[in-house]
Amino acid sequence: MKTAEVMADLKKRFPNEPEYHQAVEEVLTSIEEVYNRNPQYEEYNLIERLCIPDRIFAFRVSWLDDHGKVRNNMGYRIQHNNAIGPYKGGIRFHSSVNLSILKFLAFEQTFKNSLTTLAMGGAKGGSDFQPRGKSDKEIMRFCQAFISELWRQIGPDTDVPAGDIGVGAREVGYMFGYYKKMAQEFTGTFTGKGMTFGGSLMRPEATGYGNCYFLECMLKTRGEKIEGKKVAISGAGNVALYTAQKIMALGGKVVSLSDSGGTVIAPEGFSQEQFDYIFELKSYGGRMYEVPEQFPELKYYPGERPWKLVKCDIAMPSATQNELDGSDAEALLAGGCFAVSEGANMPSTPEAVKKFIDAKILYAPGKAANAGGVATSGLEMAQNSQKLSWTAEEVDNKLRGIMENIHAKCVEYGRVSPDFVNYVKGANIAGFMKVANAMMAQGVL
Ligand code: NDP
Ligand code: 2IT
Repeated sequence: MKTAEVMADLKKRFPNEPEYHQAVEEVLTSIEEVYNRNPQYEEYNLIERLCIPDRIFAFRVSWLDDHGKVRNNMGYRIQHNNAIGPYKGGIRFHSSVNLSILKFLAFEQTFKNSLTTLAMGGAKGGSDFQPRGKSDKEIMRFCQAFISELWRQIGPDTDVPAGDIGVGAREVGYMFGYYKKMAQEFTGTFTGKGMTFGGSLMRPEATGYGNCYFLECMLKTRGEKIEGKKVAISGAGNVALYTAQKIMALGGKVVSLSDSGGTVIAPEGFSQEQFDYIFELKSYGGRMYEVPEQFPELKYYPGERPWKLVKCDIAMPSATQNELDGSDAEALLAGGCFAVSEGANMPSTPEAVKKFIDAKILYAPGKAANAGGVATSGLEMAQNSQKLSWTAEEVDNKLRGIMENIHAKCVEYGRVSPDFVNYVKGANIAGFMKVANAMMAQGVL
């Protein structure tokens, strides 16, 4: 079967899963040449086996809210592929969570994890539980109910979850605690843990910092650097805030931050004081609309995304999937944006990606640019296995080395002409080759 036929077949068998189709289509388009050169892949129906998750767990999560009312959510874990290591990937709690979104994330994670060079397969999980507005005790009860179903399916050498949207250190702590109680073991079954019980220094910062290191590598290919550049960032969560922190430390100007309510713009860049305030506000669940109450000079745009609101040299979408569409891409290009490095997973729509690639700007897809988060999770797993903790400097140096290596791989497989690297192609082929070869070596499973 040719890759286009595999795609058509997947759409027929798994209808109503647009995000999953989108993620698979992008990879299959990129790897077509490699696939056609390797007839053994077709003989062993490798592509289909790589696109369909190994297994999916779906379960009801019933929990008690603070008023004694019983609430029901859906919980899921997608174990996508473990050809190169135990299943590994985050857990997302957000009202939008459904099978299509988790299948796209687990699929992407498989290639991303392969790029890190560490031994990690791909997985993702989550729930349509919306943590916003819930009390700390409700969050704890929900996490415990979620793990009471999932604990049998995960383990340090089986499947290692971590955070994602709506899941940070607090939620990981509650889930790890309940896992430890049920499994009666203390192992590194979660990453992103608190520092006193096996967490790694630099894991909170890793996705955002890693994206900045990747961006530095891309800019270097054009003799550019972050210093003095205007950088538009979306989101105001873990990834966005640590990205902004690093951009500012490197002399860049962060001109936007946003949440699902709207965007705050600083056309000449947030001051340190303004950024510190936003960081603090977001750490206790504050909203972006509150920012102008403290800093009236900053303008809030309700319901808007950053891309059409402000001119920038660089865009780093770091909120959620499909948050930057074709018309946003046009506005960015018209405003002189020459680099896009994705902190979120699949934030740009296929139309936007096409515009960036046609314009030959520096465009890094999430599976390469945001791989520093899961890579540092891999480093946390290594420390847990050794029963040792490394210093922040040690972890940061390893993170930087991994991002440089991912960049080099993207260039190796993605150079399409002397003056242009297609990072989408590079990341997809490099990620795919390793997993495909491991699957071939292990037989039909
Ligand atoms: P957080 O929950 O910490 O922050 C998410 C941010 O994005 C919030 O500001 C949130 O706003 C905003 N957001 C979420 N959903 C939407 C939406 N539908 N529309 C508009 N804004 C939205 O999550 P993370 O920072 O961890 O994750 C951000 C992205 O980065 C995701 O795509 C995630 O998959 C990806 N990622 C995360 C990694 C990690 O280590 N955490 C690693 C690699 C990728 P609000 O508060 O209003 O909901
Ligand atoms: O999308 C991602 O790479 C993550 N949410 C991090 C996953 C992890 O296992 O650290």
